[in-house]
Amino acid sequence: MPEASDKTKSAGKQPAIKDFTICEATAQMLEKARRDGVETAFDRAANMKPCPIGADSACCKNCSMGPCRLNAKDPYGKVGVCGATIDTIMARNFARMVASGAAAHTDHGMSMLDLFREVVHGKIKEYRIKDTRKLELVAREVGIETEGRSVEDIANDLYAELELTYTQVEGEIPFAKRVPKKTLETWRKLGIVPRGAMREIMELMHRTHIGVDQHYENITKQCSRTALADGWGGSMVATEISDILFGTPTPVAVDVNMGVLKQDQVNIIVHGHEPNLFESMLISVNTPTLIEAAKAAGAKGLNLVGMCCSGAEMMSRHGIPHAGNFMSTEAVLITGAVDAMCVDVQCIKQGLAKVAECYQTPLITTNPRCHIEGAKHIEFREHDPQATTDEIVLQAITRFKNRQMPVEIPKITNAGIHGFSHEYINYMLGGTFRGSYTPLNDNIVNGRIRGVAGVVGCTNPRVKHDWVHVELVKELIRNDVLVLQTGCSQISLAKAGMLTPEAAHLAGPGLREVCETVGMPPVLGMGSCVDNSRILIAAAEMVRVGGLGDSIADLPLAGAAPEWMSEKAISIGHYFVASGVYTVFGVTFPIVEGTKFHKLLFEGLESMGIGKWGFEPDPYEMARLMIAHIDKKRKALGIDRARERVLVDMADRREIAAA
Ligand code: NFS
Repeated sequence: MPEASDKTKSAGKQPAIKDFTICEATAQMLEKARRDGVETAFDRAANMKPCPIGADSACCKNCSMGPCRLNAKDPYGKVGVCGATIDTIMARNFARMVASGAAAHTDHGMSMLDLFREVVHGKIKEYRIKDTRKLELVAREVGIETEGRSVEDIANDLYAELELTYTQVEGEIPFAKRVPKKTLETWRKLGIVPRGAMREIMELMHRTHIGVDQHYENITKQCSRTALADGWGGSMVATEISDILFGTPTPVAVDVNMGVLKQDQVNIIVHGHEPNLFESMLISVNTPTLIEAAKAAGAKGLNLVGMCCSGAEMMSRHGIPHAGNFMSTEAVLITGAVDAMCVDVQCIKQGLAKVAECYQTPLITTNPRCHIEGAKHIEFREHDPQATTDEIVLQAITRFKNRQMPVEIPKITNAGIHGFSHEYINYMLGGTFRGSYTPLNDNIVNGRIRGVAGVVGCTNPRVKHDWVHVELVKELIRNDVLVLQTGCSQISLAKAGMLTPEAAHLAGPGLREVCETVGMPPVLGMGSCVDNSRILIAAAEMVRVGGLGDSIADLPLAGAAPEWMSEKAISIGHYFVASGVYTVFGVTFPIVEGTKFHKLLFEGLESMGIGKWGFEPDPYEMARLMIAHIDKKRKALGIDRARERVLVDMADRREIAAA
């Protein structure tokens, strides 16, 4: 076993593991890591102080006259060598985070679209269009005629139309047609309706070059346009095409946490973001010859497990067990039970390579965009997907056969219900024939449900892992706020047992009543981070159904990413803000308070008719801010004093539907 790093050794008194995480399984593995002398991101975070100037985004390294460091305590006391002010510097840094995050989601969406094209053209035979109903629905929404036409023709047209999401030089992206009319009008007035994502990201990068856009308001405008090209563009295409190809999720019971690993089976983890690798792996682990090979090696079978976002997608679509979120990816290797971890793109810590080496687990990169020094690369080729995944399974079997070190799997699993697509919420509330968001809106109007919150995003070792997510969500549901979730946040709450109908007893009386009537959890898991687009579609649907205003900005709705860390999270946050949602981030915020740019993001944007940013690391205070915003919107809608009033009872609706 390699030596512990110098940093760990020289750290002296180590911080208590109970301060790192509330996830019992992760904590057990961190204890084991200490015994084994293995370092993780938790240790590195504890030992590495963040650069204070960078944390405030008060430095610029966009040219070689710098890097220029400004003083956050006296933000207007100094400018960069070129004369750039603190507002220009922070806005440019922020813009580059949006550009990078949006690029990640849109590139992922484009990979899905590439796959779709090849499937439609018959060049890839391993996958096929699974959800033709959704294909027709999406096609109609972007203006494609479906009546009497073949699936192939519709799919061809849909491909051509959705390609515009990326390539269109002029004009509005296709899914702008889904945006509520008044929201879209506001965007048009502000000049932020996106063209193709490639154009928006390119222009944003251009504008942040030295000596181009040097007005924070104008930079922010392009930030909004680019972020919207992600939310209503690249991310939405990723979600919709994945549903069409692999199936639209419906609720499914799934086990989450490290106890899903099996001592006597070949454990294969897929960690990353694009579902195609995982879908192919699902075929491979069900291939009789490979199952036989596993048995011949002494295993009871092949155990496929997900992590992070592709894990969240596969959990929602196929009920594949999930081992944990971003801050558990090193910890899971410490079990010694992982026989292969294969990864594609995004949120793959480079530190995994070292930990995998310590436990003799093959770490396998598969995507040409993501190689890691020290990891093995087996390229995933879409035209022959199983060649890669079969090969990975064989390597995992070999590792199982040669397992040399003791395996220690935390015996913890948490059952929960996942897979609440916006389509399913529609059905759940209204039934097959009366599928509608009307009951949701009715219950918001009558006050049983106070409002809706999207709680999403990463986990981050700068705060106690999972704790901020869990406390925030508990506080929200206690106050009758229905919570929608995606990504790593959803896994935090699943591990806390909150994605079960039984968790309704922790909700306030109004929300509890609705949950108990419908039989749903107070916390609805909608999938991966690109599936935040489902929250946008649900919000648009709430506006369309009526009774809660004319634009997304009118809804009693708030968003949060309490433990965010990635640039993707910033892009998501900004597309929610630009769509009209008050969005609060925890941990830290890369902007100096009291500056003009800060004022614009935290106040000014709202006065333009869209949403605004908020920042608050404390979960209880964060909940208070979100609830205050929801109440403000209720007041503006004139429903703040709404009394209990039974319209059509939820049970009645379900009976009508079932009849
Ligand atoms: Ni989202 Fe998914 Fe997790 Fe954060 Fe990373 S896995 S795309 S970025 S860490 S939620």
